[in-house]
Amino acid sequence: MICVEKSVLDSALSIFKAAKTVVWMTGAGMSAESGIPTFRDAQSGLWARFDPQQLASAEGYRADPASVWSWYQWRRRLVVKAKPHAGHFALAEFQKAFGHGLITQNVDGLHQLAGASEVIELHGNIRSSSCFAQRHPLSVPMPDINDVADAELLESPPHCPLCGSTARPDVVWFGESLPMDALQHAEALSYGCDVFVSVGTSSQVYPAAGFALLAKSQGAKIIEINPVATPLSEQNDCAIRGQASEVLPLIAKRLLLN
Ligand code: BJW
Repeated sequence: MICVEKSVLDSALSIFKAAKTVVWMTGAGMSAESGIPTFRDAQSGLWARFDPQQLASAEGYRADPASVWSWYQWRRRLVVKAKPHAGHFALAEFQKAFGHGLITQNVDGLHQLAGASEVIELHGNIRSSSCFAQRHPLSVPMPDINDVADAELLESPPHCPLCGSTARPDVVWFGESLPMDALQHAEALSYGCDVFVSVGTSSQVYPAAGFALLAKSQGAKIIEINPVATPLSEQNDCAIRGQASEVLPLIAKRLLLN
């Protein structure tokens, strides 16, 4: 349970009400309360001794494809069980009611499950796979919903029927380029918005972390929703220190009813 100070919420609401174009960007903290650990916390069991930055890289995959694949399979088991929370539904409502833009760094598809459309996925989606060597699309079904999310399970990646290379998730790893259409769309939205809202991201990974700065450089106001401060915080016009599942419905209650 959080207690957002009334003055902080009022300040955010007056920023929203004065804005024509609002863009939201979410990170792993958005999905934490749906049962998906944040990127830097996705380290249970066997994975506690691995560095997530190494696992999420082509270099890490080349060194140990089975471990990387198994880490993603464990996370895919969590994703298949996860349901959107009240914060995801609030964002989908803002989109429908006011045409707000929605950019996400998350790869779990929870915004879409909550009814959001036109979600800009900067870092791909964990539900689909392709082969490592040629990026041939591969059909690797998501784990069964009844599978236990066993963080100790080691599995070998399946092979590509076309080239024999092994499977990887269709996500963007460190050192890889973001999908050009998503990148350009996110840049355009950030450049042209009046308000940029950053939710549940540590604001450490670029180019995503640069979008708030781009928006700020063009005169946009920055609102941050995160229980803790981040490198973005010194740019904030308003910081709401709380959890996404509680803060977003509070904002929705005030914005959608007025
Ligand atoms: C809550 C909460 C609750 C908790 N409610 N909040 C410029 C400067 C320096 C470096 C670079 C630069 N430009 C590019 C780079 C290199 C690199 C980079 O940024 N490195 C940094 C580590 C410095 N970037 C790249 O390599 C990118 N590619 C690129 O730039 O290509 C061009 C290029 C190529 C080669 C050389 C140079 C340039 C690609 C980045 C891809 C990121 N991919 C990942 C993995 C995706 C797949 C997967 O999930 O496994 O994306 S990494 C990981 O980080 C994941 C996330 O989307 C991303 C961001 O993490 P996020 O969402 O912020 O999560 P956390 O865990 O860090 O934070 C959670 C937050 O939530 C916390 O703040 C909590 O407090 C909060 N929270 N509960 C609200 N209930």
